[in-house]
Amino acid sequence: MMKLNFNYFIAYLIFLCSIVACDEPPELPVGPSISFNSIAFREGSNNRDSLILKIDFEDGDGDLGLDRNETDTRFKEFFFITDTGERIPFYDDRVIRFGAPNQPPHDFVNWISDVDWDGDEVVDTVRIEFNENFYNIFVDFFYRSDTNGDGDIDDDTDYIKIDFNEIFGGQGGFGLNGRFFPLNTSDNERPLRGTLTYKMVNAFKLSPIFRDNILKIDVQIQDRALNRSNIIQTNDFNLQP
Ligand SMILES: [Ca+2]
Ligand SMILES: [Ca+2]
Ligand SMILES: [Ca+2]
Ligand SMILES: [Ca+2]
Repeated sequence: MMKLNFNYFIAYLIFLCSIVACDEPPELPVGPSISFNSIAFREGSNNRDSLILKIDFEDGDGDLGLDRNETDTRFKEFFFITDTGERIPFYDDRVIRFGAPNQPPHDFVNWISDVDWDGDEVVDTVRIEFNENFYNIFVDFFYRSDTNGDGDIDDDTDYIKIDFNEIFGGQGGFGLNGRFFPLNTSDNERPLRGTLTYKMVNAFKLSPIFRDNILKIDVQIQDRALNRSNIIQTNDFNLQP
């Protein structure tokens, strides 16, 4: 119940390949920049289908990636909300409890339940807020549809963003944003350039729904200084093997 996000519905893994540390003097900007490489849907056995996104990246100081055991509180999955509206990384007795006035209804986005935060051996429901910086790769899915009503789907605007929360039952917290691990294996800052492979396993959950659609993804990454890259778009693709 500690987990806020429900990515297990569409579990993902991220793999990494071909990182190149640049030998030339660093002339790249310190913020990351990315470009589209490829996107492919693969039908697997045991319903383990996957969607494999590759993007090329570069970053002038190489501060890309979040560790599995990240201790920096900037990258915590969520913050607690206090009675004065402050966002704090660790629980204390100022944190709003369920039942307080003027709070959102109970859901998995604004509240965390079934954990004994104050140590009295009774589980608590307390107010939280998801931290978007928990992720460092952000993806939005779109499907092609005749949004301007001219009878075809050949226009730049003929895409509709897919709302995973609606598809998966109206609760918030679904999505395919993810995190990749630190890419710079040296102790020193250095420019990095390479290809990131983001493998979304069990994307089969989407294929029954969108099997007949043309899809596209918007992608953005973020470095440890919270610099966001440009947003890129994939080619159109479908979920047919
Ligand atoms: Ca950087
Ligand atoms: Ca308690
Ligand atoms: Ca159209
Ligand atoms: Ca048209």
